[in-house]
Amino acid sequence: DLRPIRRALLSVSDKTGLAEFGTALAEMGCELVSTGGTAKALREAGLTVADVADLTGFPEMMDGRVKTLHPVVHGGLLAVRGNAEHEAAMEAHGIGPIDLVVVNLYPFEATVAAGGDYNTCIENIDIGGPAMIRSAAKNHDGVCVVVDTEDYAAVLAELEANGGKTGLAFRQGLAQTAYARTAAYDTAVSSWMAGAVGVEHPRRVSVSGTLSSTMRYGENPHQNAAFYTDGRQRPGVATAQQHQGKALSYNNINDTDAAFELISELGDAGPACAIIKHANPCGVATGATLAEAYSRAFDCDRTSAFGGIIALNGELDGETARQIVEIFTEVVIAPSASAEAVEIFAAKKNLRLLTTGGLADPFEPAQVIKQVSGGFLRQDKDIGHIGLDDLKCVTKKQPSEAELNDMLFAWRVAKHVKSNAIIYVKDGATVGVGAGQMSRVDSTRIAAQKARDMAEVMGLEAPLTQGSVVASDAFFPFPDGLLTAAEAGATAVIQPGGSMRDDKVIEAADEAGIAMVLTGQRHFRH
Ligand code: 93A
Repeated sequence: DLRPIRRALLSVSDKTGLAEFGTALAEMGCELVSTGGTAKALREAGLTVADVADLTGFPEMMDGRVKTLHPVVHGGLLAVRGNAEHEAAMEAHGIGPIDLVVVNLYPFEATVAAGGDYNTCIENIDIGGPAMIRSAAKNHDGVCVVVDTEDYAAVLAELEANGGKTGLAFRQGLAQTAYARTAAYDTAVSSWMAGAVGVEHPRRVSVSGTLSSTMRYGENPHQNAAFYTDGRQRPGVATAQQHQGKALSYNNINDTDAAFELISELGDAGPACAIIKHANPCGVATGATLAEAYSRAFDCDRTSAFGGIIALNGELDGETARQIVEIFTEVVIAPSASAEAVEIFAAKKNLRLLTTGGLADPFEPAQVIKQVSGGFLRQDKDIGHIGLDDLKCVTKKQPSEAELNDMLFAWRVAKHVKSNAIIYVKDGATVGVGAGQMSRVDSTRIAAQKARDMAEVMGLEAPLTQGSVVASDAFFPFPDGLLTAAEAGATAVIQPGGSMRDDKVIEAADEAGIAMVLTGQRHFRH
């Protein structure tokens, strides 16, 4: 199954490594055929190249839309080697075999990412390139197909190892990569049409990404894992710059994403810090400075903060960095970091620092995919948000202005906590977080208990939930959760409302003498 490469067709938009690869092929006696720009680049490297136009007898036409779409090209790619009928057809129509196709496509994804207008994006949809890739990949029994500049070296190594020939398994591997590339390419076009153009016909949806890194393991050491990026140039874990430390693990990436999405929600809250463990915040706080915000976030749950992921909504400064390095932290993510902070972190080689260049827009529409057995669920990202005007007070007691501010803060945090979520907040800092419980009253209890534990650790007379407000990500089905919060010292409650027993819950709030506002919107997160 070893096949020589006597003639190669190269047609690449990304000319990285082209001259070297072309030269190596030519030195092995391989004939080169190319489209306009690629031929020019190869000639500039001193190589002899035939033009596809000379092969086809047609000039490149229609702004390059038709250059390689011709039987002389596709016959040369698709003809089954050793098949008498196919070879007779080649002979009859003057078609020569093409043994290697090197194509990388018009940069459609990059054009979209750069904010190209409609017509520019349309012109960057490659047709002839994917056609050649698919022809060559189908006929991998006789033809080699290369779609990635990073595979040039592997092709040369294969030729080297096999006396100028390639093996079937090698060609099959390249064919598999080729189809993954054309699938991803068409997915990018389809996603652009659905998203940017806004013309979604939902019968078929596919997801694709580009391999960014492979990890040592997944959620657990016996699971294989990799990270794929979607090409969106949005501040976040996928586009962040890592300053130091070993590569991020699967769990690190997941948690860092949760941390950064939460802190991006607090872009207008003044200096703010979030500490994340297992994708849930164990402390979120604002402060006069980032250092104060960090220390108040830390005080919500000092035990869980150990080995956590920290997100900041402003530049990491020296003072905050000095506080952070006092305990073990896995990752810190921030829009930027001062030179002093970078230097302080440099001494901690297990601490990873990521800078993003800015915060993400928490209200930018996006899609969320969740895999289930037999398929996947797709939904709009939860970009729901409410303001003061959306709140409806349903109790005799009206919340104070300070309580209202804390309630809105608690509500924004609740959106980023696994359901059932209960968040106690005081003076712009969480003082108790109850996450991921199957019963709402348990989340309410756990958060209050953690606050009592912290009061003991910090030598306080009363837990910080005394005089706090509390947010619930969905309605209280019964008064019990609300009563538990009141017992813990909460003086005001924010929740969506909408339970069959809302009147009982309101009655209980009135009896307990606390204020309650309804948002009319819930934030389940599973
Ligand atoms: O406009 S196309 O879809 N029509 C074609 O027939 C065609 N053939 C190759 N684009 C086509 N290509 C693409 O041109 C290749 O996929 C490659 O990205 C690019 C290389 O053009 P040049 O050699 O002129 O730089």
